[in-house]
Amino acid sequence: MNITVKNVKLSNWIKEVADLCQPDNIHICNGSREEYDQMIETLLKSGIAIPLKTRPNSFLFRSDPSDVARVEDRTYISTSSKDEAGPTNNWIDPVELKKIMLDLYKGCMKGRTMYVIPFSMGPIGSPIAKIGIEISDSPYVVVNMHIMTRVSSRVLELLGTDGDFIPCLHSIGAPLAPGQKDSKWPCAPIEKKYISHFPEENLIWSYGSGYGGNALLGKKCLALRIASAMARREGWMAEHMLILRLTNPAGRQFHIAAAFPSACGKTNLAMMQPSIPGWKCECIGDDIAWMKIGPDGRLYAINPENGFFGVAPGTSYNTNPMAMDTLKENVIFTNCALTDDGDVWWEGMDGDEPKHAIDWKGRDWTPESTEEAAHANARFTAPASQCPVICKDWEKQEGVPIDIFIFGGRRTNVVPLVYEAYNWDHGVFLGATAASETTAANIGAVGNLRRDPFAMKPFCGYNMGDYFRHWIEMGKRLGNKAPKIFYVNWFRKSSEGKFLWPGFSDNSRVLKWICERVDGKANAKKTSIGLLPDEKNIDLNGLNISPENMKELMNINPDEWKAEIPDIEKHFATFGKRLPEELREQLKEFKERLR
Ligand code: SAT
Ligand code: MN
Repeated sequence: MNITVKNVKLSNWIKEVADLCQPDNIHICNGSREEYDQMIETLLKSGIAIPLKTRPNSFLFRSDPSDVARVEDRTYISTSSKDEAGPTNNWIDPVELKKIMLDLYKGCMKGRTMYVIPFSMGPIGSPIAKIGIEISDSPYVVVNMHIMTRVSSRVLELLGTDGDFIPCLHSIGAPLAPGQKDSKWPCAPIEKKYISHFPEENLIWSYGSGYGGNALLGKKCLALRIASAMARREGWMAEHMLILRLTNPAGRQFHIAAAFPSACGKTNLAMMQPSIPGWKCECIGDDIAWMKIGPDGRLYAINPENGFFGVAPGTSYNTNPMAMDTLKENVIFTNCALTDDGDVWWEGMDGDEPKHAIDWKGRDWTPESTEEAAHANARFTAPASQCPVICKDWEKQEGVPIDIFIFGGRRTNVVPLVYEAYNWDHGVFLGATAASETTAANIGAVGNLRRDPFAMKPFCGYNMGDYFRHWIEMGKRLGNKAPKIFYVNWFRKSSEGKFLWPGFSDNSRVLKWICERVDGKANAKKTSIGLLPDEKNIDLNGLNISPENMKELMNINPDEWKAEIPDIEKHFATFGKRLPEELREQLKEFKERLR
């Protein structure tokens, strides 16, 4: 070991894991630039990292074709009773799961180095930050954690001899026999992958995958699944939400937190540059919000992350110029295509398609190829500080006061562009019944409609019925200081299958109406589903959109909404007694309004 570890719990744990996993070496990370450069150097030498000619200090990685996204089917919330994990989570009894995984972990790091990664979610030393230690045998994980979290030896100093941390154990599950040649992206087959959480003891065990949310354990595993369970116990919120600051022409600031499922445009909205004059948007976070009630009784949010792990395909100067400018240097790309002049490329990027490229599987690619050059879930890992519109207050310890919550998803039909909840409980009903078409962010079929309450279905670390109850309770505590709740759908299509709304920077038009509602300056009409703007309430100045399209975008077809009811009832029935009475009541009122 290169550093002596003073923290007793940590040194015991390192020893225990080393005895179990039997690595050849142990490396305690300090988070320094030199450490990052050294790791990259090793990855370059072995041909795993590919340097990019056009972007300084930036590298491309190609994963194994089987290891390209989160694996929800192999993700477990292991509580002492199945009921605590609830109907939306996979569950295995903790004793049994630990037995299975201990068997897998036995000798799993042979031939490899075991990295001990001390990290902070949230600014180091902040009272709202949480300390995690990830042990991993993947150098790719180390360099990504350097960007996505705050990795530092200061974290170890802060821990002292008896400070507490969240242990996050990760192995790619691919030991090397003596003399065995390593593959470029070692990982275990799907049936041996386990992404396990033990929320009753704040513990994470991940095995078999090297990709994104399966392996960078500070993100979905700690900052959402474990943190959501802690948040319920302690009376705060850990949500799958972007955070942005919108400033109107009069200089009034609005802070918005918005929940959309993975790969539904959170990063694009978080960095959006308004197309309407005089409005300004700044990014605070693009994926996760931790929120606590402040001394003034309002809800304050911080972004616990340090970087963006964003979807590359579709990102361009047209759709998200601020992301493009964030990606100029110091970036890790995963599963993008490589152009002949040594740059990355993906479907939807600006300019012409390359005439030739190497696809994400490492094969020749031309525009005639039948497969995509970049994987649909290809990602960039980039420091948040590089974003040109990162808010100057993004690391403020006390966070920013949230005025507005937005829920949404991908819905080709049924759901209008925007509507407002009648009140907090109705807003919780909208969050609890949110549905979205599935994306490539999870291994599995794409485009199927599923209920994804609060965009937390894959990320809630306890019974979702209790999570709904927690939302209801937070509303009671916040009273008239609670954020106003809205629902949006950027993805509605015409009968010809074309998107009706331009989206991206024009989403500012919708946000403007939302802010004006909060300020009591815009009208809304009562409908069966909630409060809707009149078409003329949305600022369409300078936008070329036909009145027919606007009509279709805002249309509410009662028959289509009635057709949703059986599915909502089925969804609610899965929570049994844990479904809050308030939501039962909301459903009843909704049905009455639809009659
Ligand atoms: O792979 S991640 O879980 O980090 C990305 C996502 O699904 O949002
Ligand atoms: Mn996400």
